Amino acid sequence: MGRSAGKLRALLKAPGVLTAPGVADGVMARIVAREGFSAIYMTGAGTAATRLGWPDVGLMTMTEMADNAGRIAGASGLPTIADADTGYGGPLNVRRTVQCYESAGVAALHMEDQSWPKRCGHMAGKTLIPAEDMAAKIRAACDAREDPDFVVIARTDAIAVEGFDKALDRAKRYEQAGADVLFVEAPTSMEQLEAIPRAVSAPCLFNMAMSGKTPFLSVEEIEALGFKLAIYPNLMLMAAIPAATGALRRLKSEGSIKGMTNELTKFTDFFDLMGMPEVRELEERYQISEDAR
Ligand code: PYR
Repeated sequence: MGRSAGKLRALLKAPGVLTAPGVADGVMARIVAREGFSAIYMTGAGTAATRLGWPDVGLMTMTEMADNAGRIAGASGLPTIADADTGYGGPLNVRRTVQCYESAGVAALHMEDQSWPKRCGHMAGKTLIPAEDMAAKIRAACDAREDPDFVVIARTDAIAVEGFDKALDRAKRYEQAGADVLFVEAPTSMEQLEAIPRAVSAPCLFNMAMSGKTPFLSVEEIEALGFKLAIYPNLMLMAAIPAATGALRRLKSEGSIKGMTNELTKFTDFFDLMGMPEVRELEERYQISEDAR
């Protein structure tokens, strides 16, 4: 996990678009690492859903989010980009948020210009704080990082509230305030998607939301538009829900799980995924006597 922010910076400088699948727990984090992705994203919407069973409407606290982000960084071993909602208050709260995320082992956070309680970027009913207040929060975030490589991502939710031109103005202002990466949330057309990376010099983040306001694009298309980082916040969660629902329905209708065992992950494969080979190696290396147990 050490130097993960430096690794993320290097990945963002490499050619191509960096694809970061979104997760909210250690199981999904292990799958992303096993499947060979170089970076991972902690989704706030997925974290609220899996931790609380509630939607992304500002119910998670800063320490709950930082804790979850740190667990994902630890389980995956990958540079972790984490949702930090609005930064959880004014500039002083933002300072503490950056310190907590950084010490949890996170490589980057994104912070948005919504007022609190926030809402998922693809939901109706968002409201914004003034752009100058958000710029002060970005400056506070940049000053608070201990590792200069820690990546501060500024997100604007202005498209749905003030319109696209104002959203671009805000993105430019946040770049001037020191943001390393810009995230213009919920663009609704190809015209908007083409304009975003052209409007700023800093790298831009593309959010491939499931059933949101943004058109579905391939990784090649995202790269061709000039985005540098693509997140897929809830792809895995949305794939897991129908699979889990189907298994439960079969249990109910068939009265047994026997008929589906071939489709389920085997117990040994599950523990291998969770790092059992490493556990065995460590137990071998640090053997202790029966008396010490
Ligand atoms: C989320 O996944 O919660 C985002 O904000 C993108």
